[in-house]
Amino acid sequence: MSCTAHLLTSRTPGAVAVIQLVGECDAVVRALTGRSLPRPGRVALRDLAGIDSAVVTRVSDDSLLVMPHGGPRLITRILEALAQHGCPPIDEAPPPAVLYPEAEDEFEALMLAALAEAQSSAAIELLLRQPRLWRNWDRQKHPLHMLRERAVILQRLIHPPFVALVGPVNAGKSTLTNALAGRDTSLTSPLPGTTRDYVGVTLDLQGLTVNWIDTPGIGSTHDSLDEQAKELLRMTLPRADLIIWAAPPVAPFPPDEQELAAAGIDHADLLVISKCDLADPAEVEKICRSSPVPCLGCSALTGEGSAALCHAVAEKLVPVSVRRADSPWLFDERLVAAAEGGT
Ligand SMILES: Nc1nc2c(ncn2[C@@H]2O[C@H](COP(=O)(O)OP(=O)(O)OP(=O)(O)O)[C@@H](O)[C@H]2O)c(=O)[nH]1
Ligand SMILES: [Mg+2]
Repeated sequence: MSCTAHLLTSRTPGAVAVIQLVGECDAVVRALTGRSLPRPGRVALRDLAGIDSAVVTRVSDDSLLVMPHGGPRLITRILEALAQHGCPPIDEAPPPAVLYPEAEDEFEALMLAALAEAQSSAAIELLLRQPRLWRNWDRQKHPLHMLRERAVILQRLIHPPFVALVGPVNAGKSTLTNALAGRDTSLTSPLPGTTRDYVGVTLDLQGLTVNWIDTPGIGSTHDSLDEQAKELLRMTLPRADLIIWAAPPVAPFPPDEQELAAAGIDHADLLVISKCDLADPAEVEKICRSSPVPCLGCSALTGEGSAALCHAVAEKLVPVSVRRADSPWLFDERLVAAAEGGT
């Protein structure tokens, strides 16, 4: 059996990547590291051809885990080096039972595969409970169609959803994005029309990882850049799982249809009254009371409302009630076949 490499973790930046080598890989690893392999069950630190240091462990006779740092460029170089030594990367992962020989059964193997891919820390505890829930799946109580509906939402814990922050120019969208990210990812300025391209940043909102997109503001300037910005918005917004409209207290609230249409959207899921430090809290409250969708005041300068915003976004995307439900999570269609095979 030849040796193949499978990247178990995602290609987005992470602390550690996990590459599984399946097959007869001893010679490949020896050539790459210049050292012998650790004994089964042992863990060793090995230099990977000068590219990186990695933790290497043998999980069975024909399965090894190589765990380098998780930078996308490093991963590409390591996969290239493995290919040069006769161990090509395979996109389609081998069956979970081969990938995870230590798993007790198919449910646990599928869970481990999902765990390696999951990008939200909130997924961890939930996934760990799944093998037990699937072994005891009561089809009457939790019919498959219900599990499918719930899975659409919970899948956002594995693949981060897109959140678009939209609103008039100068609303403070980029400042808010930077405040939530805890670093400067977006250019900000008192000049309207500062953001001319959409800026994406990965945010952890109370355990839910999202791809947050700070968009160019709507309005005032009518130059060609504004047209380009609008075109970018038109391309970006259909991908959004959640649209937040942010505008300062002086702006008309809630935004009317025309304003939303100018931004290329037909609705907003959440309203943010930005720069709420500039307004009387009673005024902010009054504006929000008239909102048809969840609404809150936020100040990127004082931090007021940030935690509430994170909570509101997480709740809209993956409600706590859905996370806490006692039904099994259909995170992989193969779970159904495994459950049927086991009965
Ligand atoms: N008082 C106050 N000022 C803010 C706040 N947030 C942003 N600002 C200021 O508002 C101005 C515009 O901020 P930006 O974050 O660039 O606004 P934007 O919505 O990204 O603007 P465009 O990219 O032009 O659409 C800057 O001068 C910020 O310092 C806030 O919470 N309170
Ligand atoms: Mg901006």
